[in-house]
Amino acid sequence: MAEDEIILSELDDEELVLQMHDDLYDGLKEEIEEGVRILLDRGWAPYDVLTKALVAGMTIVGADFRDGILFVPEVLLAANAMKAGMAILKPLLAETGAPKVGKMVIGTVKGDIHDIGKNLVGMMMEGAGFEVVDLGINNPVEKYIEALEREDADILGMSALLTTTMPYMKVVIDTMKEKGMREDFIVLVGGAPLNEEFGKAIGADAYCRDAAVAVQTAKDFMSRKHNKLAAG
Ligand code: B1M
Repeated sequence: MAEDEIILSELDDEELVLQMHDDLYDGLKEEIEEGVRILLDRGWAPYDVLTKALVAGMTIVGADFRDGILFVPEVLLAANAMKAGMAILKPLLAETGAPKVGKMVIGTVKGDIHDIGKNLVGMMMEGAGFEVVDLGINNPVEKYIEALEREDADILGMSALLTTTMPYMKVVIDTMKEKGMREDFIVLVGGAPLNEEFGKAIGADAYCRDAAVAVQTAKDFMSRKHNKLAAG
């Protein structure tokens, strides 16, 4: 063992989280997996591990990617490390045993291959008792429409991370209108470049800033839908 090798289990919580930000930055998958397990063993809530160690680390990666300090291959490694950490957390976040409260079809729009945020939303929705059908990335409008009909879903979730792909959400919503099916579904949209105004402008029911907001918004809309049905 090299003399300066860091033993993750010997770090206190704060040092470990900072080290995990560094390890995520360096795309060190195994170290991220180990860090996640250590924090869970120390009694951390899965959601805290997710937000404080992984999402916060990815924010630093994002800033350096924007500033031209990191490039696509490095960011891909970071994303893979993040996904490995998320895979450990997924069953724990979904472990609430809550009765199914609704069904969501979710996917990243055509032209866009970013899927970490979408996966996170899916995981959190499952954790809150929703059934989630994940269409993956780069989805053309036909794929959304076909899945909504096939799955008899309540909610459509769309994700876009690029300013060049976010307008595609409107293509999907407009097609739903043309087919007379827009009112049958709750449409929620999200992704870093979006905002509330954009969500309204394209005719979505709501823009969701993050995964926690997506869950709360979905729950609110589902309870309104149930109340409406009960009222006849
Ligand atoms: Co890309 N990329 N990327 N990238 N990438 C961004 C988005 C960028 C902001 C980086 C930057 O310049 N700072 C920039 C976009 C600029 C713009 O459009 N204004 C960018 C670019 C330019 C590109 C390429 C064009 C680079 C290139 O090739 N030259 C290229 C495009 C490829 C394509 O899609 N066609 C590209 C490629 C990649 C990688 C493949 C290397 C990798 C993706 C790997 C993967 O996803 N499997 C990648 C990554 C990792 C990023 C950053 C660094 C991180 C994104 C992320 O995962 N964040 C990103 C910088 C950034 O966002 N700060 C960047 C963590 C995630 C948890 O957050 O996705 O925002 P986020 O999701 C949040 C919320 O937004 C919300 O909830 C989530 C959880 O809280 N949310 C939803 C998201 N979707 C939702 C759906 C909902 C509800 C809420 O439905 C109901």
